[in-house]
Amino acid sequence: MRRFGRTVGRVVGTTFGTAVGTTARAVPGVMIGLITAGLAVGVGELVAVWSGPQTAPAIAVGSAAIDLTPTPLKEYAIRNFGTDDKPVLLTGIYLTLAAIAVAAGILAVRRPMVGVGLVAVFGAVGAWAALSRPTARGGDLWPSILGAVVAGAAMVLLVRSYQASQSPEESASRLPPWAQDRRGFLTLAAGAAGTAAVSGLVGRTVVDKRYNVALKRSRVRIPAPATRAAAIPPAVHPNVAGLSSFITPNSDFYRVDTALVLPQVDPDAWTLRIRGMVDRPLELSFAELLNRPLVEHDQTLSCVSNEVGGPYVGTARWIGASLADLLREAGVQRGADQLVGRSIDGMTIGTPVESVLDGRTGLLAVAMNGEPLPIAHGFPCRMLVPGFFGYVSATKWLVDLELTTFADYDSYWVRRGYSKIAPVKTASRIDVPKPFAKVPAGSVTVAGVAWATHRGIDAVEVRADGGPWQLARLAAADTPDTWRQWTHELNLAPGLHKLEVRATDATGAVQPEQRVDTVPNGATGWHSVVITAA
Ligand SMILES: Nc1nc2c(c(=O)[nH]1)N[C@H]1C(S)=C(S)[C@@H](COP(=O)(O)O)O[C@H]1N2
Ligand SMILES: [Mo]
Repeated sequence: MRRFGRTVGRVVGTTFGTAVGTTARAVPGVMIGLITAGLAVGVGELVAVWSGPQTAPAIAVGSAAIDLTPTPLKEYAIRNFGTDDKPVLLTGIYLTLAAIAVAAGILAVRRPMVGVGLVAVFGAVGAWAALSRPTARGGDLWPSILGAVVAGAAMVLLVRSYQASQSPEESASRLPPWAQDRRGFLTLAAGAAGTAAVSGLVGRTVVDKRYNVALKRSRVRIPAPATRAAAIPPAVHPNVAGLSSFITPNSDFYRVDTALVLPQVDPDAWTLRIRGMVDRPLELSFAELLNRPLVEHDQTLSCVSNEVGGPYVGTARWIGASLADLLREAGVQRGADQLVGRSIDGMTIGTPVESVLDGRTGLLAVAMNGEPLPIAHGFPCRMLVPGFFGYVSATKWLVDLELTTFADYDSYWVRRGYSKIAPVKTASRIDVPKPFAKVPAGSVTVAGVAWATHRGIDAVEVRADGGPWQLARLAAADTPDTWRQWTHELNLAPGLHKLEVRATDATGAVQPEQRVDTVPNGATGWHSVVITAA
């Protein structure tokens, strides 16, 4: 027993000693790795001042990662991180970079060229990612390349200085004497870390100044619309605490897009082309767009990735130019059945031409709830076509409209497994009470929203614990293009209860019970919440 104890003690002691020794020896390598990675990123951000924020190494790699992400993983990210999916992705990229940097640094202390090789690989990956963007220009590779060159040079310098400081006697280094001891190494390391921080900071600050269009947006004046929307009747919104507001404030409006950095589109330089299968290709400036007769229209927008009961739906009062009028001016040719909107960052979104021209109010929208489009929602111009999910109707940062066919062209999400045409499915959501709420037994107010955009909602029913469906009270309707709110009083005995809701659209179709996934054209199923009455 005692022998065993001593052996264990010795083993643990040696292991621990070795671990401490190894860790201590790793410190310079870890430092060198992290500092050079910081330099690559920092210098990259500085160079991005010339080539644009989307070309900074981490952003370019992240954007390529978004495009390469398999659809199930992307649905998972939207489900679990929502609008925070981008910070989560960037954090992941920085952590991965840091882990590889640490390994590269530790390797570099023994074999500097292996470390430099890894830095070069990273530069190449960043450059490839930047050039892989659909809107890339040749110069976009410079942030990653120059970042890697500076980082590689710094790595060699730091490793040499460290090696010289370890064995001064055999130092054949060409470094100046001051850089050949411990203090010299630490000075160089601090200098490199400082350079990384300053270049990154300066880069970000200047990029933000140079590319941010917030100031230009604040100076945009949207002319009064020629066609006003009817006033929204106050009775669209039952006064129930916790029920969504009828108009979703811009600050609360969901955001779903692939843009890792928000596109900054200068309205003074913006143009919209209409081309492809048209008799008269057109090009429009922002001033010309604002000069067209503007239409005010209320519309509920929703995302195909919204799960039953989910948050990716909102309603706004939009102002824009008629999309149908513009297409008629351009003269759509026979056979053109798909209208493809392209954004400045290369997103493509395809809408059925037939629907755009069937009399519904499709817009080239310039305003949202009384202000120019927020940058996150597509400033200066986005498309909207009521009745379709956003991925097939609502191109933000729109710069190009192409008339083509569904046979000839698959848009971004269609290539990733979603349907070519995806009308909004009839949906309803219980907003009140919240899941797992505790409510007083007796009369309980249930309230929520229902939408079947462009068809409209005719009925909403609620039931408790699988009992008979009961008709809910519908609030006043605004238009068939907006959602409809509803309330219902249920009488609940003390205990656990499951509340369910289903809607009927204006064609008479009842929302199906069957649960289907968001891919390929939107979820179905009844929303339910479980609550306790006491
Ligand atoms: N340029 C661009 N436009 C886009 C997208 C995008 O990723 N990029 N996403 C679409 C999707 S999937 C939806 S649901 C709506 C969301 O619009 P919102 O962010 O203004 O709510 O925008 C659409 N327009
Ligand atoms: Mo979406």
